Amino acid sequence: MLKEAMVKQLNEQLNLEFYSANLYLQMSAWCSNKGFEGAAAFLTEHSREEMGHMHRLFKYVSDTGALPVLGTIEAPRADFASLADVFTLAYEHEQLITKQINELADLAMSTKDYSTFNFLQWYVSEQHEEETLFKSVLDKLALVSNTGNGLFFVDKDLKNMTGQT
Ligand code: OFO
Repeated sequence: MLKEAMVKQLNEQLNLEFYSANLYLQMSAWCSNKGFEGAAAFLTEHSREEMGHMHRLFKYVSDTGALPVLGTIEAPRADFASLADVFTLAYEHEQLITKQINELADLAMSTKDYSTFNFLQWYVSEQHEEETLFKSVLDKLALVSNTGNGLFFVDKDLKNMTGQT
């Protein structure tokens, strides 16, 4: 049986994962609109992964006898200055998620909720992977510094990365 404070925080995280899914889907729409089809495919796939993160939390909350509660999901930003802007925002967003997951793990540990602490370990390693992934894209974008040819190759590279994560 989960404690009330834990259910509340897990539900907040669940809703945040929904927001992440919407954010990446919206980013993919911007990319596609600007002709970055590789980036669009990469972000669409990532949006699906975020829905997976949401469902994993939903199931855990439900399996433990508590009620998953879906709240209002804030609209994500729809306009971006550049491809680098998109990935900078995505990287910052992942850093925020890592912070939230760490706070959840802190709460689980301090309240001796070892089941939830164990459940959260999957998210801890997932966050490490996601931060590394988005940082690697940002590094490539920094190398080509917004030049047409360079962006074309980064976009192609993103297409190749899709389906591998
Ligand atoms: Fe991108 O890891 Fe969930 O939110």
